[in-house]
Order: sequence, then C-alpha cells, then structure tokens
Amino acid sequence: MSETLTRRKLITTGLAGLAGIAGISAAERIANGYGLVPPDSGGIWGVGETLTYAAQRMLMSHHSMAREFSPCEISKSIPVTNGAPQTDPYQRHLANKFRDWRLMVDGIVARPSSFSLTEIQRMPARTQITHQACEQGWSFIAQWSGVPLSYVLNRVGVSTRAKYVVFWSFDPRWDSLDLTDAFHPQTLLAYNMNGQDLPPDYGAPLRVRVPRQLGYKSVKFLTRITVVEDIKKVGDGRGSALPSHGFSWYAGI
Ligand SMILES: Nc1nc2c(c(=O)[nH]1)N[C@H]1C(S)=C(S)[C@@H](COP(=O)(O)O)O[C@H]1N2
Ligand SMILES: [Mo]
Repeated sequence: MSETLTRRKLITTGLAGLAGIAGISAAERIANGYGLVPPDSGGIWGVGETLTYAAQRMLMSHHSMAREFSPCEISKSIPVTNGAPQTDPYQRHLANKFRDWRLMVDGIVARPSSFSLTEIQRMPARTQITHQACEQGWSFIAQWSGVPLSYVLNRVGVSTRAKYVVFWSFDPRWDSLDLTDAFHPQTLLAYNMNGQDLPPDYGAPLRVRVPRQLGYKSVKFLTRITVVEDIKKVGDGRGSALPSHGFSWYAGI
C-alpha cells in the first residue's frame, strides 16, 4: 500500500474513529505525529479543527488549484467587510500614496528585508480571477494581480525550520498560513484589483489573496510578514486573531 493510501486510511477511518473511541488525545497524538494539528486545536472544538485540517491536507494534493474564472464572470458589485483603517498611520500613508510604506519581511529567513510598493510591483506578477467568500455568507468574483508570496519568500530565503508565515496589518487583524498555502502558486500579495490599484477599503497598499481559504484569511493593509517555526509563541498562540472570536485558524474551501 502506498504512503498516501496508508495516510488516507489513517485520516478517514483511523483518526476519526479514534476521536470517537479512544478520545481526543489519541487522535491528536497521531495527527501531531504527521504534523497535522492546526495551531488553534484544543479542547472539544480542537478535535473538529484537527480533523478538518488533517483530512484536507491528506486528501487534497498540496497544489490543487482554486477555480479561476473568465473576465465576464467578475462581479458587478463588491461588498466590503471592514474598510480602510481610520487610524493615523494608515491615513498618513494613504494621503502620501504609500510612497514611504514598506513591507517588512523578517523571522527565520536568511535575508530579513523590506520592500517598497514600487519594488513589489516590479517583481514577477500573476493575475487571477478568483472567488472570495466571506464567512458571513456573501461572496464575489474579482481579478487580483500581485506577486506570488512564494517569490518573496524565496527572495528572503526561508529557513528549513520554518512552519508558518504570519501576516501583520495596519489594523489589529493578524493571521498565518502553513507553508503549503504560503507557497501555493495562487497565494498572492495583491496590489491590484480589477485592473486598478487596490482600493483602500479592499486592502491598499497590499493584501494577501489566498483563494483556497475563506475571505478572512486574506489579510488586508499589510505591514509585515514574519516567518516562524513555533506559532504558539506568536500572539495568543492560536495562529490568528480570529480563533478567540470563534473562527477556526484553518478555513479551507
Ligand atoms: N486587515 C484586515 N484584513 C481583513 C479583514 C479585516 O478586517 N482586516 N477582514 C477579512 C474578511 S472577514 C474578509 S471576508 C475579507 C474581505 O475582503 P474585501 O473587503 O476585499 O471584500 O478580508 C479579510 N481581511
Ligand atoms: Mo469575512
């Protein structure tokens, strides 16, 4: 039996079964052995989170692609969840057209760096028309252009110890991705939406677009990206600002 089949069987029958029969800790121990426990796992909800994340990571190819659409499918109206921060630093950068803004990239990387918007716009670009779904029930299709996150990560040289990439924003929102999603070819640092500079409400100057997860993982108004090994040491240790509000860290679709 191939490695994949063994793992698949483990996840679909063994892990789920163990969660029921032998309880949470046994299932978690096994998932942990395969590096499949999400950062917000814990307590009774953690079992669900672990099973969802583990099953997705095992059953789907790491590079399975989110669907891309044609230009005629782009949505006419686009909802905004939380618009541009009204705070002083953000508004000053906005008034200055982000000329002095820089994206910091640090953590366990060979070359900690910071990049201006112009530098980022000169990097190899990818344009894709994808679907963004908010957990609140609405969704839309838009075209985003940006640099693949993988390109920036390779520029700074990610340590072999790295496990997560953390995103920091002008607002209190922060989030993280595992390396599978961080290096996925459709995961972009986007500066352009529907052919125009990313509007402030939609994340200017730069936002994450991770089309394989729900909208809330696509952090807007980026300031900094940090590569880490131990996510438990970041913030409240649950991989994102959102688990403390009842949302799961992993929001794969
Ligand atoms: N920094 C930051 N990023 C964020 C949010 C936020 O409030 N702050 N909202 C998230 C949520 S809940 C969703 S659904 C999407 C919405 O993106 P949109 O405004 O482009 O529709 O952005 C996500 N990124
Ligand atoms: Mo959302």
